[in-house]
Amino acid sequence: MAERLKAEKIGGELSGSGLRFGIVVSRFNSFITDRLLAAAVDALERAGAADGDVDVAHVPGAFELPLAAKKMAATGRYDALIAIGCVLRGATSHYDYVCSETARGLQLAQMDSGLPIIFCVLTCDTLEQAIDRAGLKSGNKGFEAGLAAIEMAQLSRKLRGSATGSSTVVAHAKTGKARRK
Ligand code: INI
Repeated sequence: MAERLKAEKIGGELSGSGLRFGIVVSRFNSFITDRLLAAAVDALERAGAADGDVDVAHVPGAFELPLAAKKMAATGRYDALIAIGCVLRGATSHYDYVCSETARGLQLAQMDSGLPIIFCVLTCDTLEQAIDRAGLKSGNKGFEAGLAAIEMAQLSRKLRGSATGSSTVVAHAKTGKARRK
């Protein structure tokens, strides 16, 4: 009988210590996005992200998230980004354009930059659905996004190191702590 193959499991730990995060958040429907933002920051803090290692940029609406995320990624300062928005269906087809271009733009920015960009954009038919996902019945998608950002940042570091075998250790500008680049 053939021996069973032992696959190596590569995963991202849920530790935010030593990592830098950028958040870009939309002001449109800020009643919802403020709550998503607070929960995302809470998740990062609880997982050990340090004060000063989380930057928050604000944009007018979800449609502006991709460009801001792309520019944040280009700074090279972050291990992962979180894009936060809330699009609510209205009477016209505007909703469909905003949703699809926001999702497409964020995925493009993520694939072009190679930096994880977590999609925390609620796309809801009603305000009630959004409220449920921003701290009520369905939890808080901002908190989930914070955890996803940490996991993807950790996984990316591991894959970067293992794929190229050429990761270098650099000192963090503020803390002097060693980190892999
Ligand atoms: N932006 C949102 O983030 N959510 C919405 O629900 C929304 N609606 O419904 O119009 C919205 N529109 C604005 C859009 O994102 C841009 O900011 C605007 O078109 C300027 O480019």
